[in-house]
This record gives sequence, structure tokens and C-alpha cells, in this order.
Amino acid sequence: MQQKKKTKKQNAHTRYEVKYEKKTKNEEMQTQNSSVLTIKNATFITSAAKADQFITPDKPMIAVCGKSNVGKSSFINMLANRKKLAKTSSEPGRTRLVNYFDFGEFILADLPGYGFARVSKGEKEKWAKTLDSFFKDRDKIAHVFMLADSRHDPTEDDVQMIEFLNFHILPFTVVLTKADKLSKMKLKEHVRMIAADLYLGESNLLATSAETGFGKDTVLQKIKSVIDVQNSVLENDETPENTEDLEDVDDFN
Ligand SMILES: Nc1nc2c(ncn2[C@@H]2O[C@H](COP(=O)(O)OP(=O)(O)OP(=O)(O)O)[C@@H](O)[C@H]2O)c(=O)[nH]1
Ligand SMILES: [Mg+2]
Repeated sequence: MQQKKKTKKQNAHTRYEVKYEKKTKNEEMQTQNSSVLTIKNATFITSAAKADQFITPDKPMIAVCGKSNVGKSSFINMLANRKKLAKTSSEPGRTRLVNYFDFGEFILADLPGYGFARVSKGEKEKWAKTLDSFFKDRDKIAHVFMLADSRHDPTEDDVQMIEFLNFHILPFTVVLTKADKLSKMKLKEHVRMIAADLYLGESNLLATSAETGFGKDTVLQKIKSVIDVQNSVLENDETPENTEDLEDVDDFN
């Protein structure tokens, strides 16, 4: 049986290598502005105001969080190639619900923004509770995009959010928004500074602009790798070999 197991694992490994090779080719293609993941028809699924309304998706779910007005909804619209899939507003604190979107191969959850000063204490506590219970169910979450403004230093809330994600061992990438508002040079400088402030490597930060589409392909590539990993984990969980393992445990007892 050991031998059989090894062969299966080797096969899985080979499959992964093939995928990886494909991705590397696509990385080359990306410089010619083509992306690995094509989003054809993203649709709104539902909104949730509290924990008992959260959905249990049957495909990888990626959560988008960040402070109020940072550009979460605009980021989602950029990925969807749609202008009004997620409601955007220049008035901060508009998204007060968890909004779920079906992107075909994955689900995106647009979370209520944090750190907006002009709301009541009660409302803030309600938002904090919603975010808290959303992230606590971490088995449902394949990845988190934590959005931060590329122009500014991370806020105290941003730092707390990162600490929270680390504490709950949630895999995340920091997406820097509104990169169109900075020169190329300034953007590079800011990426370096924000990474240092958050104690992250620069590769954990992706600069984007919903206005120009800058960085979109890199984000789609990240999503593709998240989906691939998640699906291969699910595949491995479902292989008969795991059932055999359980039987072995029974035999052993
Ligand atoms: N120039 C520029 N403006 C942006 C970009 N992304 C978002 N904005 C603007 O920033 C404002 C807020 O964008 P939203 O996408 O609504 O932000 P949000 O994080 O969803 O906001 P809440 O739901 O209120 O927390 C809007 O006026 C957008 O047009 C960007 O990449 N570049
Ligand atoms: Mg929003």
C-alpha cells in the first residue's frame, strides 16, 4: 500500500509541475498584456448582514477587505470587467453588508470597510462583529486581498487587520489601490515603504489601479494560483487513498 501511495503522490506532484510550467509561460505572455484567468460573466449572488446569512461556497472563496473608501468595490469591478457589479461611492462607508459575487471559478466576498470615523459607536461595533465572525470561519476562505491606499502610510486599523489575519493564519496579499494617482517612481517608493511598515516582503504587495486596469493581470495570476492550490487540496482530500488511511486506522485499533 505504501508503494501505491507513493505513486499517487508522485502523480499529483507531476500534475502540479505541469501546471507550474504552464504558469511560467503565461508569465511571459503577461508582459504582452494577456492574463491567465479570463473572467467572463461575474454575477452578484447575495448580501449578508450577519453571520447566519453567510454562504458556504462550493468553490474557492476570496475575501476583499480594507478600510472604508479604499477602493474594494472598484477593485472587484475591475476584475469583473464591469462598471457597476459592486456599488462604488465617493461617500465612505457605503458597503455595510458582505456582498458575494460569483466569478465562475471562484467566489469573491466584498466586506464592509473598517475605520470610517463618521459612524456611530454601535454601528462600528456591528461591523467589527460581522468581520470577526466572517474571518473566524476560516476554512471557507481560500485567500484574502487586503486593500490599502498606495498613496498613504498604512493606518492603525490596517496594521490591526494584518495582525488579525496572521493570528487566524489566513493567507493574504496586500493590494495597493489608486496607483494611477502616483508617478511610477513614487509608486515604487511607496510599495517599499508600506511593505516595511507592515513587516512584509514586497512580493506580498500588488499595486493596482481600478481606473487604468494597472496590476489586474498580476492579481488574476495570484487568484489562479490560489484556485489551483485549493483545488489540488480538495482533490487530494477526495482520493480513495484517504479512505484507505481511515480503514488502516481502524485495523490498527
Ligand atoms: N483614481 C482612482 N480612484 C479610485 C480607484 N479605486 C477606487 N477609486 C475611487 O475611490 C472611491 C471609493 O471607491 P469604492 O470602490 O467605492 O471603495 P470601497 O472600499 O468599496 O468603499 P466602501 O464600500 O465605502 O468601504 C470612489 O470614488 C472610486 O471612484 C482607483 O484605482 N483610482
Ligand atoms: Mg464598497
